[in-house]
Amino acid sequence: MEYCNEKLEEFNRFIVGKRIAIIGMGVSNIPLLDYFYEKGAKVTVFDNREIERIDETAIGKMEQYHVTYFFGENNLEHLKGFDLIFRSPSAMPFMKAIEEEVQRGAILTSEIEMVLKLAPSHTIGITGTEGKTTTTSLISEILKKAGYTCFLGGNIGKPIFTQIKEMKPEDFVVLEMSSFQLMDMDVSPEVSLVTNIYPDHLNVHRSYEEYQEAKKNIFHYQNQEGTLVLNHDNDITCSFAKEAPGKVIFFSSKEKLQNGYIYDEVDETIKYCEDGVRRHLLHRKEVKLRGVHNYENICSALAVTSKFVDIETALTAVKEFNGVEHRLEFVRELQGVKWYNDSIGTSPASTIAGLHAFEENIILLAGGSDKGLDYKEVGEAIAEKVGTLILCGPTSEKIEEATKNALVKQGKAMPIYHTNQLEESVKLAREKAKEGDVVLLSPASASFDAFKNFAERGEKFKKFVNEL
Ligand code: UMA
Repeated sequence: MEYCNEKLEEFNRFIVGKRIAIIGMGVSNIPLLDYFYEKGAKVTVFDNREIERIDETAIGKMEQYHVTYFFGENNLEHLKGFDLIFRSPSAMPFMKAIEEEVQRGAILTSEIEMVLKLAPSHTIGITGTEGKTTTTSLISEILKKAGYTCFLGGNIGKPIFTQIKEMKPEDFVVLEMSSFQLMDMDVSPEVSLVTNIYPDHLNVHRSYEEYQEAKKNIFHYQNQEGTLVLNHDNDITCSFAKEAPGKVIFFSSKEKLQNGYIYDEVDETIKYCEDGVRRHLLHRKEVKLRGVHNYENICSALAVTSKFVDIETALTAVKEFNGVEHRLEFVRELQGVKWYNDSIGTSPASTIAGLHAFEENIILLAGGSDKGLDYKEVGEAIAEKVGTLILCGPTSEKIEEATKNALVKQGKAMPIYHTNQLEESVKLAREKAKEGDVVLLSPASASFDAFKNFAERGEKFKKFVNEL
């Protein structure tokens, strides 16, 4: 018999003729326009940007569906008399107009909250300051390897509300969740992970405490059946354990836990610990991801999926995982040389992090359009970690100068080359690389000098590398 999602059916009946406010016409909310039009709800759109800056497709739909809209600075003056409000992640629930409308009787929710409330499937939520996207993607790959159908969504950039109708009880919903999305939620996923917490987004949150409290909603509404995976090395996430309603699983790269998943830096392996007995799972050389932060991500993904996937299948998925596209993404190995795409390295800070992920001799491809940033520190990291530097694009001179200054300080020398195009850089890297080397594209610069965005630059790089 066809599966019927009763909760979704009930919601669909509830919204017929209801007055729905959509605050923010961005990635999360654009798909709601079709959905609510089809279901016969009366939609009003609000956005603090002027109409010229709103997505053209969204404007087209609003006109086609005769949606009322209010744009610009004072848009929320018209937020009155609604049954249901869908807010965008960055539209803060504590804004006066929203608070007043909720007090009057409107229900405040969001695309991602309704996914958690209406999906009939297993739900997994991932939050934290760093490592969310990689871990979310890895968890989804592990589940897929075990044969499950997986709906990947949330802060990773994929709204999935309109896919709820395809979800079945045996499927999985895997959501990357930001503090903005979590802050007023009153529902938690079945299995939750907090990777770590450091100060972030303090320009939007009213305090660091508010940011931490928001993150806690990822487990606050779990019941005893829920599972919470926490980073034991981070004081804040570690302290969440005492508030968890269900089971807690820790991971660590610093301590040999009695129970949980650890990365042991001594023998460079990932291990599972049960009552002090440690079982070797993986050596770091068996995985394509690099850097201790990524071994922590693997530990947490194994912990999250342990309830549903046997360990051998999970380890196979981990070994095959190439990372998130354009983020220290493994491209291929050619005659003993490993090629990595870190096109997302659009700033000196991200390139520094990328360089620290490798111990091999690095041939670095860098340079791109100039965002007016300071290259001193990346110059120092290049001088320390890189064997050969190949530069291309407007920031080449600045990177070269910073690197040369650092080389003088460190008493070292390094060959530095300049090319006119990425393809030329790739060919030159092939010539210079020796067995055991790593060739890394991590430009420390934006891509707009020669590409539409960092994704296009990464695609082109992979194409040139695969053509070698
Ligand atoms: N808007 C208002 N009023 C407000 C705030 C915003 O009208 O008070 C409008 C904006 O002008 C914009 C629209 O709302 O036109 C959408 O804004 P939005 O960015 O809040 O929402 P989305 O476009 O749906 O994108 C959001 C996330 N954005 C933010 O959290 C800022 C995306 O994460 C996410 O991928 C997407 O939902 C799908 O879930 C981005 C991000 O930077 C990539 N996230 C932060 C991070 O990862 O650090 C949290």
